[in-house]
Amino acid sequence: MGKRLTSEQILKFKEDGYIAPCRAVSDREAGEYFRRIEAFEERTGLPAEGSLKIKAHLSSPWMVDLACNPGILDVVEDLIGPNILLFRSSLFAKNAHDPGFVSWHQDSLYYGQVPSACVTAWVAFTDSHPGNGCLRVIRGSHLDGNREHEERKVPNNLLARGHTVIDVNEDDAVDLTLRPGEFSVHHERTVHGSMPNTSDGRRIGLAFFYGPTHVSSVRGRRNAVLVRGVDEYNHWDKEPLPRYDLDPVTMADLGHVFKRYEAGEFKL
Ligand SMILES: O=C(O)CCC(=O)C(=O)O
Repeated sequence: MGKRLTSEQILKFKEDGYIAPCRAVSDREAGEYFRRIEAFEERTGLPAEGSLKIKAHLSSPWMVDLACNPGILDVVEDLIGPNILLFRSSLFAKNAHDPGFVSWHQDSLYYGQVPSACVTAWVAFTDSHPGNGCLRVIRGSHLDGNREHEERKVPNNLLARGHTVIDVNEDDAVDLTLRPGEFSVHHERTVHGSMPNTSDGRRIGLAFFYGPTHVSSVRGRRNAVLVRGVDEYNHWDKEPLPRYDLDPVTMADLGHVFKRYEAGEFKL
């Protein structure tokens, strides 16, 4: 038995490579996060989709607070242990009738980290269901190791470089339907993606990428945030965090990491 999950749920995560739904915040709080994303768009004149792709939490302290939410971290702790780092966070926003989709991929492709022990928590700010292009996973695919990805730059792929796992058996695809404030967790090697939004409303979720402190970078020292426990390994530098919304110092960092990502460097 874990802090939040039963032994059966933990075992099922090991077999299936995902768990959903879990509750992070109330429906009302999720609605408040949704409004903050819209406020970000109004203040910056930028669409949230694309602008907050690699380290969204560098834009606002409330995102760092959400990354430290006990409801999320208890579940993550049950899966990866008590000492937890946050490496990245990505906002995925699809407008009403948005053709944007996410090709099948593994998060591990981007990490440059060993061992393969990280998980992604995807927190819904709106309803997320097959009609608006919810997250989909391939059950059990995390057990197949690192898969080959092709760079397919096709229109409307929300992954900037269009990475796509070839030969996915879609018979094993599972739609992760979530209510606002709920989240799913998937293993870094779980193949996942999402379809376009065919509904009349927006679909927004924020993904947090967590790992245990013993994970190290194979691309030199990089930044991370210790969100729970102690870091006895010191493999990561302490990430400078925003002092307030749109802090120019951390917004500049956010711009730099995104440019490096687009240019093909995965040094986050
Ligand atoms: O939100 C989506 O549609 C895709 C999310 C995703 O790829 C991720 O969380 O890693």
